[in-house]
Amino acid sequence: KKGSVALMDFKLLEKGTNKFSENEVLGVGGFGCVYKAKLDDNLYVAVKKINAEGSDAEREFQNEVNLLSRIQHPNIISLLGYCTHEEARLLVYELMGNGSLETQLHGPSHGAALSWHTRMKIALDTARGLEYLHENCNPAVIHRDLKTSNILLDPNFNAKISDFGLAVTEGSHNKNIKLSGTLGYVAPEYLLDGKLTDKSDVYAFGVVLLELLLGRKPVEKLAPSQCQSIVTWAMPQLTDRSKLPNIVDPVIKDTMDLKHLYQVAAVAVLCVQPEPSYRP
Ligand code: ACK
Repeated sequence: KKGSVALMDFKLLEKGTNKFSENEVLGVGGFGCVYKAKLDDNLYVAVKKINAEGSDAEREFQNEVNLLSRIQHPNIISLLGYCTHEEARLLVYELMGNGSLETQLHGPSHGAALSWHTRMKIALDTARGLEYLHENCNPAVIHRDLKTSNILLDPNFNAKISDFGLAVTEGSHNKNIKLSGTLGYVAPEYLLDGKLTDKSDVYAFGVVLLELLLGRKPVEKLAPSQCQSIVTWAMPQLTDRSKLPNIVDPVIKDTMDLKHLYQVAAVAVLCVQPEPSYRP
């Protein structure tokens, strides 16, 4: 039924994906796999299968179902159904035939399918989706993880914002909730002070715009050696020196680990001060 999110039968999804066959994999994310599934003669969908080990995955699954079931907009991904079966947590979405903006820009085609007109349209679609989340939802929804891999494209390159696992409603967020997001897209005031507002999404949208324009990521993943020099350079600028011993190791071990504010504070200094000409 249009506009409602159905509790779906596991057997149906298992059959539709050929028992979650590797051949049906559309892509892989940090949470697990996304499969193409055939539910009816003519109904193809995308099924996200979350590895529900640990409470984070479970929480993100619940969050996505709760938020997306009350959201409907042409530039927000439609959640058609969900399913819980033993350890498996499944989310069923409309199929977006052109995959993510990230893969279109940085995958094998290197953005070849994306004319300037199409890029403008993708930017506008994303802005409309974001505006809807901020202005038309009550309470407003802050996505917290807007990035090119979470912008999906249909066969006509209409863009839709996806992945609401980390999204929060305005007012419900407090500083005790762990810092979430993706290095390079996280707004400086959130990264450094934990101050989260809808403007944090606007910062991330700025980074997406730059990526559309430049055809590359304004801030790349950092190699451990780069990281070491940044940490050395950034240390004098950190305010809370008592936390310094905690900073160095985790940052070098895994630059993408945003689990704790101080683990990333050093990298953040670079992240929020990229080369001046690329500054969002
Ligand atoms: O860039 P991709 O091909 O597009 O690889 C990623 C991967 O799964 C992990 O997110 C793809 N993906 C996610 N949701 C959908 C969807 N609704 N339709 C089509 N592909 C999807 C995404």
